[in-house]
Amino acid sequence: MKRKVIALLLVTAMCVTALAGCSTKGNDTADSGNNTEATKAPTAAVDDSGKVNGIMYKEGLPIVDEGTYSFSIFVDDSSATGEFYMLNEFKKQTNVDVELQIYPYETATERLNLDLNSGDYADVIGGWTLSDSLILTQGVQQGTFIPLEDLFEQYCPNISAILDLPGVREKMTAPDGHIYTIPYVCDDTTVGYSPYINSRWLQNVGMSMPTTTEEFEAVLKAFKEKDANGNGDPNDEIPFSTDPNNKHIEAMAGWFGMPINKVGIAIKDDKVVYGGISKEYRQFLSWFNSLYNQGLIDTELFTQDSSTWEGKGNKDMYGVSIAYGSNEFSGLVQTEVKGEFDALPVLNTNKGGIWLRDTNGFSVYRTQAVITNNAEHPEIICRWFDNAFELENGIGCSRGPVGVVVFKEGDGYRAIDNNTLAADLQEKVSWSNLWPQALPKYMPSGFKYIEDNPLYDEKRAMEELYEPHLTKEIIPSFWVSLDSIDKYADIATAITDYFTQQQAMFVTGELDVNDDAAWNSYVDGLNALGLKDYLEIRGIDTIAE
Ligand SMILES: [Ca+2]
Repeated sequence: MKRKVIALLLVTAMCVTALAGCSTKGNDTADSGNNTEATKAPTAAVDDSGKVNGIMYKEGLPIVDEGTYSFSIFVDDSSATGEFYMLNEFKKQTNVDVELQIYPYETATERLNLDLNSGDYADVIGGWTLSDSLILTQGVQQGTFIPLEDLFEQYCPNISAILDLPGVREKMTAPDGHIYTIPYVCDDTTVGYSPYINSRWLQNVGMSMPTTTEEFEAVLKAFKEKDANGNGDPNDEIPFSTDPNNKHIEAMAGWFGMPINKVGIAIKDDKVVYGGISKEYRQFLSWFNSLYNQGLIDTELFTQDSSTWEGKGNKDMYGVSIAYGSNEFSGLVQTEVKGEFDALPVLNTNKGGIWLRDTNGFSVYRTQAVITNNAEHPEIICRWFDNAFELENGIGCSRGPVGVVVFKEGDGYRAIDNNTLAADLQEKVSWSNLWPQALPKYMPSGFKYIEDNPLYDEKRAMEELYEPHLTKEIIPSFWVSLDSIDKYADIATAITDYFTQQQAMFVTGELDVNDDAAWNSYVDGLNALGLKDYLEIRGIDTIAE
């Protein structure tokens, strides 16, 4: 699941792991502590100055002497300033200089491909642009990304402890037996993207929360026909939109009984199936196309970028949008009390409406940061990340720096209300300015933690509302076998692109979803691109009809 999480979702962003028996190193950030793993790890060569390879201190801080080492990180991030509080802290702790190469998510993938093709790529590549396919092609096959497991074992007690959590090492290990990425392990939301509806608009048009697709359609019509936002202009309402980078409109096929992900994979009767040519998906497309024809859907759904989406949302023009959180498009500041948006319930639950469960509440992200063969001294980079995973540094990246926003209290920590800080400091320690949030970070469980003013947790409310109507199973992550890598990389991209492109054409009416010839031609197209091989490689043996 590729997500772009944004700044205001502080509570869910905490990402606290809840695994029993998960322990980390001590609370003292100034010292990486005694490496209990060291006895069984290969001994690294330490010279007379106490350094490994003449440059790196094997343990403790700093990691190197001032001015002796720097590395670059490519990452997608929409930071306005490019300044990150914790990166400055880590410079002070480690003496390691970091050069950030930041690109917005929209352009990062293209830029990364250019960089990789030219050979002029960063020492570390991180963020949501990496994928399993890239790990396999650039790591396993080409050696552009380097294996890290030996470095972890020798120098990284915190990362090693994370890898030893139940199931983590096996998920992180590529089919050739190597680990190519820095782990990003965290508590996660059960549902990433879902529709949020403006309850003030509902009230303004005198309607209650819809529970079926018929009622939902009636609400969207009222949003369009009336002055739902109450600004005196009855024509500036856009009833329905979605996050341009994470549209997830096919998820709504779940309301018709086929909970589907963005490449057409679905869970049906607790089993992983292909749902991209199912009658339920077609029924959804037909319904959604009729909404589109009635002018109930954002006409820029398939063309706008996120700033346009946010701009319209900020102007109170959206009644409903699919998003990770409503603040992303509403621009409304999160407070202790519920805002005007509510999670739209799962619709049609009286007749099989169901929503796809994305996670079981815990995720192992294995494509968030690789080290490339351009990096000199990758051992220093590994130790730098390991230091970032120290408890207080993890708190700093996730919630705010200890001693500024979070304070040690007894045997735990207390986070104060950011609003009590001076305005310029508030900005500096706001979530998006703490750390490039697409990069791995780590917060263990098992320590006491209190928020002075906990913000209203919209995601938690959504999860509780959705839980009875979620699929029991999730679509599992998988590795392609070594001999299928090339074939899979080609087919997967073609099929995903085709699925997405045809979906847009059916929604906008460029192709008539109700016409059997058009539908059959779509199905033929998928088959011609190798749908059967694609599913076979993924171990999926059922195509839902
Ligand atoms: Ca209006």
